[in-house]
Amino acid sequence: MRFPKASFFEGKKNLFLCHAGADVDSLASAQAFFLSLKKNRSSVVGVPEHVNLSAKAMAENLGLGFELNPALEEFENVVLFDLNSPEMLGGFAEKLKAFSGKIFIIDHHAKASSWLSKKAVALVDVDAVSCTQVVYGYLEKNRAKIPSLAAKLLACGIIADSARFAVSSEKTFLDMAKLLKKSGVSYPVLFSFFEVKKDVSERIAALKAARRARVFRAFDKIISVTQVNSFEATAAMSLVFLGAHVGFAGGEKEGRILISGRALNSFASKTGFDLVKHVFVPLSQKFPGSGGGHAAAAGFNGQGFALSDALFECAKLVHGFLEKEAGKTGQLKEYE
Ligand SMILES: [Mn+2]
Repeated sequence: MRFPKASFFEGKKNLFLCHAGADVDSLASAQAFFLSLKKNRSSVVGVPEHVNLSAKAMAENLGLGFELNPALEEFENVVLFDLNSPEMLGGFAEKLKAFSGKIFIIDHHAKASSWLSKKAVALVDVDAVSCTQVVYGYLEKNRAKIPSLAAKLLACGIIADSARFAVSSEKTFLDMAKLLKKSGVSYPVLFSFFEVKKDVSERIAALKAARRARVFRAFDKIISVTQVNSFEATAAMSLVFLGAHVGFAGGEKEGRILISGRALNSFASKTGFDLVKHVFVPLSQKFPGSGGGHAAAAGFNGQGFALSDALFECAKLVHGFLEKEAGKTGQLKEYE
């Protein structure tokens, strides 16, 4: 079956479903599709588990409604936005597997093979920077009337997933120019829609983290570690913003220790450095606890050790990685 025309969805009971922990692109795609149908009163936008902070800000600023963990029984069709592998649905995947209606996918990720790809009819464009770009192309082709709120959302998805055009093609700019006009607002206003406002205590935590930071140099890379009482992730990220290639912020609450690590994306992708593999897994062999996450953003949870020792060990493990990478030994120099 080919992906149906937009008229197919008119007046039907459709669930427009995001991925679990929906981000701006996923939520914007589902909402824009919903808003661009003429007869959408029987349709619902759904999110498994939760939405992330940026998507939450966007939903609040633009007054978007969605249903968390919707029941599937009442729907004829489920259309998935911004995902094509069942893992991205979290615990919702099992529910969808049992769904007897039709499943459709609109996405920009490379196709993964699974029961979902066998069951669903997909519209995938891997050259699109965002799922909203795929949705926009589809709506245009189907001559749908795109309301200005939908245009705002489609533009937000492009801005978010292209990292403000760091990853983009000529087509991205062309689509953006058209959407900007349709949206009726200016470019800075668009990204204010999904800006996460930091509260005062988070700002103070980040600044205190900088004041308490220890600064190390290994070869031409900077590693920084710090201790905070809360907002570990924000603190680690702010060390990287300030100039560290890798930053760690640790905090202790009721005996539980959390260490958050962040690496400069370009450093991680260029060298193959991975916070989980090169720091938190070896750290767990010395300090009781375990770590997980991504190459450039990860965390470690543990207890029963001195936080300052573990933070210093994190710096040493990055140093060890850099020595291996350089193929020679070098100093780990601390700047007082
Ligand atoms: Mn996306």
